[in-house]
Parts: sequence; structure tokens; C-alpha cells
Amino acid sequence: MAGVLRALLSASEKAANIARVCRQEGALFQLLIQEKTGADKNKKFIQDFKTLADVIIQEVVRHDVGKQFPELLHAIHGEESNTFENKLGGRVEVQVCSTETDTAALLCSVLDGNKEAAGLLAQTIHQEIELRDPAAERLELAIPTSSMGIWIDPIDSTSQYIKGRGDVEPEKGLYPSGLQSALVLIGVYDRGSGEPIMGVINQPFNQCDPGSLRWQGQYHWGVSYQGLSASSLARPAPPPHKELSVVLSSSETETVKQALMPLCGRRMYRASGAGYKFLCVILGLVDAYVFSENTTFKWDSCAPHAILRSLGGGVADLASSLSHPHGGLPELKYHQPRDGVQGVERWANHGGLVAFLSEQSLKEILSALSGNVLQ
Ligand code: 2IP
Ligand code: CA
Repeated sequence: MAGVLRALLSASEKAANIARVCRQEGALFQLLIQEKTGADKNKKFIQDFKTLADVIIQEVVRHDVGKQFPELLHAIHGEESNTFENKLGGRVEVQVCSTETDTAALLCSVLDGNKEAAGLLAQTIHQEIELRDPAAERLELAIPTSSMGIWIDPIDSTSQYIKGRGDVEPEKGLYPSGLQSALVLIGVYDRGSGEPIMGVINQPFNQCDPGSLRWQGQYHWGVSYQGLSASSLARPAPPPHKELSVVLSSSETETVKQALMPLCGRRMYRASGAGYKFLCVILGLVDAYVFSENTTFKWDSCAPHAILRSLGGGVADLASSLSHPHGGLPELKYHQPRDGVQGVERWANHGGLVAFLSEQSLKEILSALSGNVLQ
């Protein structure tokens, strides 16, 4: 079903436009960077604008994909709900209306009457996206939409998006922080098996033009379904060095870092954003992303997981891999909530994860961690 892939790519491009417009247009940028301050605290709705950007992007993706594939509407889930409440008591169901004027009017009601900001957003939301991707156009897929479920993370690494630094220097091609780590993630899974089957990662802030200071984005996609694999990327060549390299969260435990030390030495990198760390593996900047905590979610991992599978890699459930060392490879699944927990926690990747391109790297990492980090 290459039509779904094209719809997801177009939706991700529109999402990236919205993310850029919020940073690049003065009227919106002022809202984005407004901090909670002193006496104004909790009075101004503006503080919630960052959530509004997330909510709008998720709703636009849902709307645009659902317009072409109405049968998918009930199967699209994400980090946000479409109800947005501001701290002045305003509450609105964010939706894409049939005309730009109506969408602007709706947004105006939660933007405290800021017509300029609402107009700019509505214009971007209603813009037609013309996608040119010959490889995606050529792709022939026979995946029934009735078996698809979709996870959206409208903006992963929100904190870096808000901070908005564009001047962070990369280390070995990898950005430890900055706008580069803000990503739009759209992943498709099989509702029967829970396996990830299609993923789109859009990086709205890939390169900044030094003259105009405008950002250009970049997207990547991958499909892996019943033996068929295709991707916008080629599988990266294995690195020449013997030492493995990993990217870790700044909240990774000392135990894990110490356990990986003999294997990776200095090749242990830190980066913000769960999605961005997956992307570093996908691009071959590191061999693996290891995370032993339970604070990533299905919407963080589904899209990158599908792309990794399309390149011959995957994402293992760390706790299961360590407690069943001789079982098959327990990869993350996306279709069932975790029993016995409430709310958002139901969709956490509870056992932590290892994202990898080669099974050999995964095995070496698991062997270094076994006995040290059993949860
Ligand atoms: C977050 C974001 C964080 C990440 C966390 C995600 O998503 O990607 O950066 O933590 O796991 O859930 P870390 O950077 O330590 O890996 P969001 O920005 O969408 O809340
Ligand atoms: Ca996220």
C-alpha cells in the first residue's frame, strides 16, 4: 500500500512546515518562547503554546491521512489528544476545518484572539504538499489498511525544540542537543502481530542556510513487511573500528555506562531526543542506542523501529533479552497496552531497549550488560 506511505510522507512534510513556521514567524515564535514568569504564572494561556503546536501537528497528520484513508482514522494514535485547554479556561477540540478561514477562527479562540498567529498556522495547515519521491512512488506494497495501526509523535524532543539552539557543534556527526534532535515520527504497525511495518522520520531542522537563516528539513522512510524491505536509505557500511559505539540518554544509569565501558571505551555518546538517538543508529553514526529506563513510548520507537528493520536491524526489548538469553530475539511490539498500569504508562517501552543495525552488535551489548542490569 504505497499510497499510505505517500500520505504519511506528505503529512510529515506538512508537520515539519508547521514546526518550522512556529519558530520562524515572529508572531508564533513569541508564543513559543514565552516562559512561565512571576505573577503571570498560570494566568496566560500562552505558556501552553508548545503543547498546542504538538496537538495541531498530530491532528493535521490524522486529518490528512484520514482524508485519503478514512478506514484508518480510528487506528491513528499519538502522544497527544486533540482537546486543548489553555490556562484561561479556554477549551477547544483542535481540528482541521473545511476552510482555512474556519480553521483560523477556531485557533484564534485558544490563541487569545491573536489573529496573526492563528492565520499563519491555518495557512500552513491548509497548504497543499507536492511530494516528489520517485522511490516511494515506484514502491508496490500489498499491505491491507485494515491491519494497520499508526503511532504519531508530533514533535519528539520538545524541550530542544523550545530551546531552539541551532549552533550546537556535532561530535562525529552526532548532535548532542539542539534543533536537529526535534523530529516528527510516524510509525505503522501490524495490528495482528504488533510488528512495526512502515516508518517515516521527518527532521524539520536538518540544515540551516547561513544566508537566509531558514531551515531545511530532511525525511527518511522504511518499510518492512512479510519479507519485503525498502527504504529511502541504504544500509550504512560497517564502521572500520573494532570498538562498538553507542548513544545514550543523559538519564542513563551509571551501572549501564560502567558495564558498556569495556566494549565502547570513549565511543559512548550522549544525545537528546529518543527519536534522534534512533536516527543516529539508522544513519550509521553509532552501532546502537541503549536505554535501560522505561521512559520511552510506543510513539517514540515505532517509526524508527520500522526503518531499522527495513535496513536489517531492529529494536530489542532490553529486559526480556537479558532475562531470556537463549530465547529468540524479543523485539518491541506496538499493539497491546501493558496490563496493570494506568494512563500513558500503558504504552511505555517498559523493559528499556537496544536499537541496532547488526545482530552481532546487539549480542555484544547484551553480553556486556548481562548480570549487571537485570531489571
Ligand atoms: C521524549 C524526548 C526525550 C526523551 C524521552 C522522550 O519525548 O525524546 O528527549 O528522553 O524518552 O519520551 P531522552 O532525551 O533522555 O532520551 P517528547 O519530547 O516527545 O516528550
Ligand atoms: Ca517523544
